[in-house]
Amino acid sequence: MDPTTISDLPTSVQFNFENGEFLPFVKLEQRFVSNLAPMFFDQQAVREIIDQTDRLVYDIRYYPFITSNSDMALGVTRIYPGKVGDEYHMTKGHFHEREDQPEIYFCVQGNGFLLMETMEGDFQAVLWTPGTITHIPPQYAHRVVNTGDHPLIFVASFHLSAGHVYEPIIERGFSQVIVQQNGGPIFQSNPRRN
Ligand code: S6P
Ligand code: ZN
Repeated sequence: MDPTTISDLPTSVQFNFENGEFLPFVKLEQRFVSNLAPMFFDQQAVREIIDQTDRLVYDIRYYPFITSNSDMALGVTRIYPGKVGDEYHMTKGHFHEREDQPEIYFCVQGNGFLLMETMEGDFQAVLWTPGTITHIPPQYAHRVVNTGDHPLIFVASFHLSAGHVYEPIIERGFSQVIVQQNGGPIFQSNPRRN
């Protein structure tokens, strides 16, 4: 990220609880269905959406609080409501490259689940409502799923040096997926693992 933000002085940004935006921010990333294509199990639904009008699934604003000897970062993610086939909108999900790097997620607005899973297969799902704060231990992949009708907004705090590894999620996904059935969310075994 922008190296001009290096500062050894205290730094603040101003967060807007209504829309999840904060100022100033250094980078904005947008992830569309096309960017997440391998993550959803219903590949026909993915193709139909991409062929018609690609759709924004979530965006992330970042601020890297880089000092001369630390690399804490802030990320605020907004997952818009929606589904791909029956599967709810969600983040890609990733492991941290460094095995000693945890993360803190703070659900500010919306409803859903935080999914976490180790390479050994320990799967954990936490119901998220506004105010839930979760510590994600090192070596747990993490993904957030928006099962509500409104944007799900969460704040993340992590070290930039943690790194991101997406390949195992692209190849296998998490062991459970969350789909809509009878108007509400249910967990199912990931069909991609069968
Ligand atoms: C970074 C942190 C978040 C995610 C963001 C998008 O460690 O966990 O800022 O990058 O929520 O998720 P993903 O899985 O697409 O990177
Ligand atoms: Zn992370």
